[in-house]
Amino acid sequence: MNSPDATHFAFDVHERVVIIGMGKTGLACVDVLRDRRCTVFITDEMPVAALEPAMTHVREKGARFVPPSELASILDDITVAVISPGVGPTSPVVLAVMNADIPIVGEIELAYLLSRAPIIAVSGTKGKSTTTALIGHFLRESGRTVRVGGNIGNPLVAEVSQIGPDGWIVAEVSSFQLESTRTFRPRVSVLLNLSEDHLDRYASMDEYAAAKFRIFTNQGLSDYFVGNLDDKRVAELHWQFSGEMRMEARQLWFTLRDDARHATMYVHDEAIWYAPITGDPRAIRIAGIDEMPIPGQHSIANVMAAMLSVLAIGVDPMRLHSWLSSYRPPAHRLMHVATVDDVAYIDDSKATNPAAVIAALHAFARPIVLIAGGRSKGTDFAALGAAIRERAHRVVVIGEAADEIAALCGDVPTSRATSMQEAVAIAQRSSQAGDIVLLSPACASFDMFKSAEDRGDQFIAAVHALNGVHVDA
Ligand code: UMA
Repeated sequence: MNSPDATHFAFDVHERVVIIGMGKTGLACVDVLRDRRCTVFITDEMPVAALEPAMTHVREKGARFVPPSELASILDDITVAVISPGVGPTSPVVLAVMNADIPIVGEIELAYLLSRAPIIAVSGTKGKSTTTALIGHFLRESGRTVRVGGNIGNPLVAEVSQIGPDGWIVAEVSSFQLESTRTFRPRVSVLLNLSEDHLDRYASMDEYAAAKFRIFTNQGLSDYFVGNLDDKRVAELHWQFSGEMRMEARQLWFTLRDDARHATMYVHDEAIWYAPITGDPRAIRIAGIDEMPIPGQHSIANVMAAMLSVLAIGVDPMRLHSWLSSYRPPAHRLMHVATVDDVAYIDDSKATNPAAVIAALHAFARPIVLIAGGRSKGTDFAALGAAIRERAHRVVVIGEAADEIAALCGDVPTSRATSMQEAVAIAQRSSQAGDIVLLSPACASFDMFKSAEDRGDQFIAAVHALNGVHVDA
C-alpha cells in the first residue's frame, strides 16, 4: 500500500480521521481517537443492517458512520485514514481514499505512534499466539507491567493506551497488519517461520514474506531480532542481510539442532541451552524438552523464541525454568479439552493454515481422527494431504473446503459433517481407546462460525455433551 507516512500526525483535536472497517479494530480505534478528541468518521462495506450493535457504540462515542457510497462527500475534509487489517489494499474504499491523496495508517502503526512503552513484536505463519502469550507470561513473572495484544485477539491500539513508558507491550502481528506499517520499530522482533498462508490476499509467497519482513525493517542498533534457524525462509535471512534486506538489529538465532556455533539457543542432550549474549559465556541449561507446556517440536521452537525475546531485554535466565512450569497455554491451541472413553479430544481451532495442522498431526504419537475444513485461504493443501495420509486414520471434513480436503486423503476414510456437533459425533464413532480426536481445520472459520474462537467453543461444547465425559483438570 503506497501512502505517505503519518509520523507527523498528532492524532489530537485537529485531526479528522476516517476509520476503514468496523470490526474489533475499527471500534478500538474509535475509542482511542475519540478519547484524544479527534473528529472521527467510520466506514464499512458490510450492509448497514449487519453492523448493529457496532453502530450504537460508534454513535455513543460521538463518531459518525459513513456508508462507502457517501464517502466521497467527506474525503475533502479528512486528514488521515486508519485501516483495519482485514481490509485489503484493493478494497474500493481504500482505493477511493488513496485517490484522494489521504495518508493511510494501519492500526499497528497507529498503536506504535501512540505507544509510550517499548514493543516486542511476534510474527510468523504459525505459533505467533503461543509465543506472544508466553512472552507476556515471562514478563509478568519478572515483575514487569505488560499488555499483550494485536492479532492474538485484542487490538493493539487499545492496549498501548493502558500503559506508560515503564511497561512493555507484547504484540502478535500478522502480515495484514505489517503490510501497512511505515515507521513501526519494535525493540525486539521475532520471526518464527514462513510457510504458505493468505495467498488469497498476496500474489505470491515472496509478497507474503515481504509483508512479514517489515517487522524488522525499521529496527536499529539498539534493537534485537529473534529468528528461527530451522525455518528455510527465515534462516535465509541469516546469510542475506545486505542491500534492501539490511538489518541493523542484533540477531539472536535459535535452533532445535545441537548448534551452539550459529545459534544463541539450541537443543543439546534433550534440553534447551542458552549461550549468554553478555557476561559469562558458559552455556546455561534452561529446561528439558520434556517440560514443554504444549506437545510437539514446534512448541519447543516457540518456547525458545519467547525465551530469547525476554533474555534480550535483560530477564534473568536462571528464572525461566520455573516460569515455564507456571505457564498455561492459550485456548484453541492444541488444547486438551477432555478425555472421553480413553479418547483425548484436542482443540486446535486456531490452526487456520496447512502448516499449523501438519505440526499438530506430528505433535502426537497416538492414532488421530482429524476434523478439518472451513473457508480456504487459497493455500496449497498438497503437503497437508501427505501428513494426513501418514498420521490420521479418519478425517471428518467440514465447510466450503470439505471436498478439497477429502480429495487429498487417499485411502484414509473421510466423512462429511454440516455442524460441529455432527463432526464430533462422527469422530467419536470412528475413534477407539487410545486415539486422539483433533480439531485442526487448516482453514478460516467464517463459512460456518463467527470466528476461530467460536469454532473452538462449539467443539468444546460438543465434546462436553458426549456421554461419559471426563473433563481433565
Ligand atoms: N471490511 C470491509 N472491507 C473489507 C474487509 C473488511 O469493510 O474489504 C470490514 C468488515 O465488514 C468488518 C470489518 O471490516 O466489519 C472487520 O475488520 P477486520 O477484518 O480487520 O477484523 P477485526 O474484527 O478488526 O479483527 C482484526 C483481525 N482480523 C483480520 O486480520 C482478518 C483479527 O485477526 C485480530 O485478532 C483483531 O483485528 C485484533 O487485532 C484474526 C485473523 O483472522 C484472528 N487474523 C488473520 C490470521 O490470524 O490468519 C491474519
